[in-house]
Amino acid sequence: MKNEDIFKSEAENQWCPGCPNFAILRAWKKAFERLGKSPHEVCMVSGIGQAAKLPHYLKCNYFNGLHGRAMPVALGIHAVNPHLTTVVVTGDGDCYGEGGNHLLHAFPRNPNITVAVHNNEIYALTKGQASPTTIKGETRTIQPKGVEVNPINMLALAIMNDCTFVARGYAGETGHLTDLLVEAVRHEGLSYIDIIQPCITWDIHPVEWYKKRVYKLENDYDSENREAALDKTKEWSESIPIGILYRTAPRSLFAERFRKDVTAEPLTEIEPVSRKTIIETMNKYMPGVVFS
Ligand SMILES: Cc1ncc(C[n+]2csc(CCOP(=O)(O)OP(=O)(O)O)c2C)c(N)n1
Ligand code: SF4
Ligand SMILES: [Mg+2]
Repeated sequence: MKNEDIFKSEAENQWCPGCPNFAILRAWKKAFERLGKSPHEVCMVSGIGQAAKLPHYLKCNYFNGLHGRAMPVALGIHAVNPHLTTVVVTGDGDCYGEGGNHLLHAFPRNPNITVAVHNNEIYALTKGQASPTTIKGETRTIQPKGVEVNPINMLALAIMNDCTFVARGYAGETGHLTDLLVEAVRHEGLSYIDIIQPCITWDIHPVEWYKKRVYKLENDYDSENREAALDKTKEWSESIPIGILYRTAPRSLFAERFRKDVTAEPLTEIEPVSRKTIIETMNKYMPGVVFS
């Protein structure tokens, strides 16, 4: 059996026929095949939205949590078992809106997880409201006069906050996206990919709009150049670069710092603490109260 098939889930798919989310799902299966991963080695974490349904359609460990709260759950899973390949799959509304604070604070902490954000510039599941990535002036179902503010530039915020792997992919370039996902999972530290995922039902921009603008970063593009990377994050309305915008040397990891006095192994595999040790600790830290 091909590794791609090992990840096949029996769940009934709820996406619209033809949604580019299917292409992202295929890219993940191919990426895991290339990485030689088995379902038990992977844990996907998501919130709520069309994008956040993706882990249902992969046979692996997954946690489907509250809207916007995938990041803290993923950090917890990763802290307990850093040997799992932990991946957050989320949408622009889920991760940049409701859960934006969690993503922002994860950048400096640098957990060794991958965050893939399906960016369709809309809250698709809840019927087409504007999201934090909607272009200023564009209309949505409850913004009939157009959005009044500029979209958030999360890629720039990631670079500014020392994220060591920042990329943009496009669902219409599945091979290229698979390469990015493989690189992201291999990267040590937080790897963050914004994936352009046109929504074909709410008719935001037709797929042609993206096709005209998306281009791959050239081979001689220097992804270690922070200033150049910041400039690339500003390109959107006329041209949209895809590829690894910024990648720099790995740095101190969340789980290593967090667990340096405990163990490198999954916490579920260490011996439970004895009653005697608990009582000694309580007596040490609560002088005046005697535990026995
Ligand atoms: C606390 C909370 N607030 C709001 C909602 C309603 N809600 C569900 S999904 C969603 C937006 C999802 O947008 P996005 O992450 O971009 O996913 P998409 O459907 O576009 O893939 C909202 C507002 C909710 N489920 N829970
Ligand atoms: S509403 Fe849009 S994003 Fe959601 S499944 Fe349909 S095409 Fe995809
Ligand atoms: Mg969305």
